[in-house]
Amino acid sequence: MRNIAGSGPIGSEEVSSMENLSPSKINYYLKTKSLGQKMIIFATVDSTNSEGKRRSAEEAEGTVLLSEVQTAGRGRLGRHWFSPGGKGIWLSVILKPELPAPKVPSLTSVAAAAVCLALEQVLPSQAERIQLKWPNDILLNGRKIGGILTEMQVSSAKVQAVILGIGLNVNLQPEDFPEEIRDLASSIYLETGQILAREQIIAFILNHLEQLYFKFLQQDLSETLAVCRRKSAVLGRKIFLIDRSERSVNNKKLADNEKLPNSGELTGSANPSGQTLGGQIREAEAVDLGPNGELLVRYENGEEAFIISGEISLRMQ
Ligand code: BT5
Repeated sequence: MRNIAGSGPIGSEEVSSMENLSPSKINYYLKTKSLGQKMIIFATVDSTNSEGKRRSAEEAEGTVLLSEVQTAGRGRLGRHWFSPGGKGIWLSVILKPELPAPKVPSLTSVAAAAVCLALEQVLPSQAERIQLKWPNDILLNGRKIGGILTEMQVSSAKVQAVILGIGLNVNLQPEDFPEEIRDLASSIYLETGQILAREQIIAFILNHLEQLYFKFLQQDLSETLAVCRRKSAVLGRKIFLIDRSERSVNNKKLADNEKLPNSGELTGSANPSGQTLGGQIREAEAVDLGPNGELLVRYENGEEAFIISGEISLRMQ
C-alpha cells in the first residue's frame, strides 16, 4: 500500500479538496518500485526542497513531496521560483544514494532527462520542441517551462541525502506569471493550448526518473546522457558563461538559504586547471557533454574546459 500522508509541520496543510492533485490518479500511472511509494502532498509549503531537507532524516529514499503552492519556491543561487496554486508541479524527491559528493551533480542531468522523456510521452506531437538548456532548464518552444534544483545534505564528508526538486509550469495562464519573467517563462498550456492532468505527468516523471536513477547508481549514465544530448538547446552553439562564484563568496547579504554549509545546493565551477572565471562573462562554444553530464566548452582562445554547473549561468547568443 502506498502511504499518502501529510501530517505536516506548522505552516503545511494536507490537500483534501477534489480539485487538487489526486493521489489515486498519480498511483494509477505510477510503475515505480521506490520513487513515490510514499507521497506527501501539501496545500501550501514554503518550498518542497526545504521541506525535504527538514524531513530527510526520517523519511525513506524515494519519498516524494508535492505542494499545490510554494510560498518560497527556490531556484538556484537563492533565486525565487514562482509557484502559483493548482496549475504547476512543484515536486521534490528525497534520495539517499551511497555516492561521493562530486558524483551528485549528475543527478540534475538524470532529472532533466526524466522530465524530457515524460513530456515527450504526454506531448508526442511537440517532442521536438521540448529542449534542455544545460544544466537545469526545461524549454518548450525556446521558453522556460520548468527547472531543476538539486541540493544535498552532507555530514562528515558523507552524502546523507539529496533533495531533487522539479518545477514544471503545466496549466499556468498568462496572469500567473509576474511581469519580470513573462518574456522568458511559459507553460505547457500557453505553448500548446492543452490543459493536461498533472497527475499523469508526475507519474511519468517518476517512472523515468527511477529507471534512470537506478542505472546511474550502477554507474550507467549512458541513457541520461543520450537524452540530454538529443534534447540539448545548447550543444554546438555559442554561449556566454557568467560566473556567479564571487557573488557567493563575497556578498555578505546572501540569504541564509542561498548557501548553507554542508546543506546547500550544488555548486562548483572549475575548469580542469581549477580556475574559475572570476566574475567574468566569457564567450565560448558548447561542444559536448562530459561523462558525468558536465558541459564541455571551448573558449575563443581554443582552451577547453568542463563546466560542472552550480555557479555558472549560461546565456545563449
Ligand atoms: C531553476 O532555478 O530553474 C530551478 C527551479 C526549481 C523549482 C523546484 S519547484 C520544487 C522544488 N522546490 C523548490 O523550492 N524548488 C524546486 P534557476 O535556474 O536558478 O532559475 C530561476 C529563474 O527562473 C528565476 O530567476 C526566474 O528568472 C525564472 N523563474 C522563476 N519562476 C519561474 C517559473 N515558475 N517558470 C519559469 N521560470 C521561472
